[in-house]
Amino acid sequence: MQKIADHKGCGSSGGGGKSSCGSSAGQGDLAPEIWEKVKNHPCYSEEAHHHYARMHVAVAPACNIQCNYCNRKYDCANESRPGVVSEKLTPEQAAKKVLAVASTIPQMTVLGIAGPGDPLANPEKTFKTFQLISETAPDIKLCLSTNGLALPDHVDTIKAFNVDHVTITINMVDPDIGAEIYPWVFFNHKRYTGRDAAKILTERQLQGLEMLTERGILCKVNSVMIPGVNDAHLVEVNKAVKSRGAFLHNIMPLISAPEHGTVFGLNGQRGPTAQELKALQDSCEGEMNMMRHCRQCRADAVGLLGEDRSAEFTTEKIMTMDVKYDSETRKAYQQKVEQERQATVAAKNLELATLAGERSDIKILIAVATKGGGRINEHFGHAKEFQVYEVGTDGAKFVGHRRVDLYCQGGYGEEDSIETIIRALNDCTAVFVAKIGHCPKDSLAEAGIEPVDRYALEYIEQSAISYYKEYLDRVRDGEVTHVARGDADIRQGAFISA
Ligand code: CLF
Ligand code: SF4
Repeated sequence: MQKIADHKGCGSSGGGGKSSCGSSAGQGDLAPEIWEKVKNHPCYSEEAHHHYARMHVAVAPACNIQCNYCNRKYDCANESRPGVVSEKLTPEQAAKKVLAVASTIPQMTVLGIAGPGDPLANPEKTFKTFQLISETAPDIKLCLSTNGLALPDHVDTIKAFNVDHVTITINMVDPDIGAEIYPWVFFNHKRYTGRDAAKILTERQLQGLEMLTERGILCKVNSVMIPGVNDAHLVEVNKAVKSRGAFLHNIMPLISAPEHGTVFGLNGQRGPTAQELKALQDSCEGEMNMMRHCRQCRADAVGLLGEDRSAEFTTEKIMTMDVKYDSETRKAYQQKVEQERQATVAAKNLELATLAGERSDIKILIAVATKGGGRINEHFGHAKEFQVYEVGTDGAKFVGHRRVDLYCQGGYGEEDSIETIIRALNDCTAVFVAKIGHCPKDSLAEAGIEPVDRYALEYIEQSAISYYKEYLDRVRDGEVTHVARGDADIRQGAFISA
């Protein structure tokens, strides 16, 4: 049976202005107190997302607005991907689940509430959950994602519960554009439609953002890029949220297909291509930090961004688990993770130093198969996504990811899947893998994408810089001709599961 999933995750921040985070590494110019908040948060630090995990608990089913990219029949997706929330939880079940996950995945540092409706349209359940978790697992950061309509009413409670990461989904600051995205909002016991609805929503979102940042709460803004509706306008949104103290802006692609049953899916509204999304993110990056590693996760996601371990933690399984929450064990494990993270950074910096003095306008994209840890450690045939890095003489930067169909299904290559994988990686010059078979290797090479397995198990960024140096040499020697690659697909069918 096909199911449509529901949504979302995600975040906000307030505070600090320009800093490293969405896409860069290390403390950089961040104030120490901001760095403390972001360094182990997988959504607020790109570098952290290779090492630290988050989880969501689906305690908030109701919503107070309607978005044209959300289908309530299946529960919805504030900002995100329709996924399947397999079960909704009570706050007590949620608290037990958090302890179970924290005991099993000691690098799980963040608990987010992001749906499946809007957390602040379900304030009792949301805050009760936060209360229970802060009592039993005080080392876990609390995170919240909201559409912002009810936000001004809850800012003081958010502060009182020590929730220091809040995401607001802001898709417009112009009510005329908002009317094309939101058919209605329910506010002060009344349903508003059209421009009136969007006007109320944008005013409440921006007011809420200002109130959060005034209180030192780190805010992230998520925006869904809807070509022809708000794509050009998102530059204005970027300026508006930056001027109100948002810490990070996450522009995500609309995922829209008729089988999702959403208004946009049914009326044929397309999502952006990979290069359209990147161009918009690049154009906003001069204004503020951009998040590019968002996985548009489900409201019950568990694990590293990009992996889904939620099936290991169903309520039925949790009830039989022997949960031993031990903060000392978690701390010791996280210290090891931190050492590995520092080794990754040191290796990158060492390699980067060898590029000193090198000047070239050539930039290339490299796709990487990884299971996490900042290493090239996934087989091509087992990769459900590829991370994409842009490399130039200034170094390697994470610029996105591409979800793909598994090439290997039961150990056999699928001819169809290679075509979709090539379309997803079409703008990349090379793909780094731990291992790859002859058939896909040949297909990639024919498509002009070089399959590279010689960096198996090595660090990603260090290897990307090393490859880039060799690439420049090959171009100079006339061994290869550098050509601009084309565009690539962002997978639209990723939210359907069997
Ligand atoms: Fe969840 Fe969101 Fe917190 Fe992260 S998700 S509530 S900030 S802990 Fe992260 Fe998921 Fe993207 Fe959200 S990858 S959808 S940005
Ligand atoms: Fe769906 Fe509500 Fe989220 Fe919009 S805010 S995507 S309608 S759950």
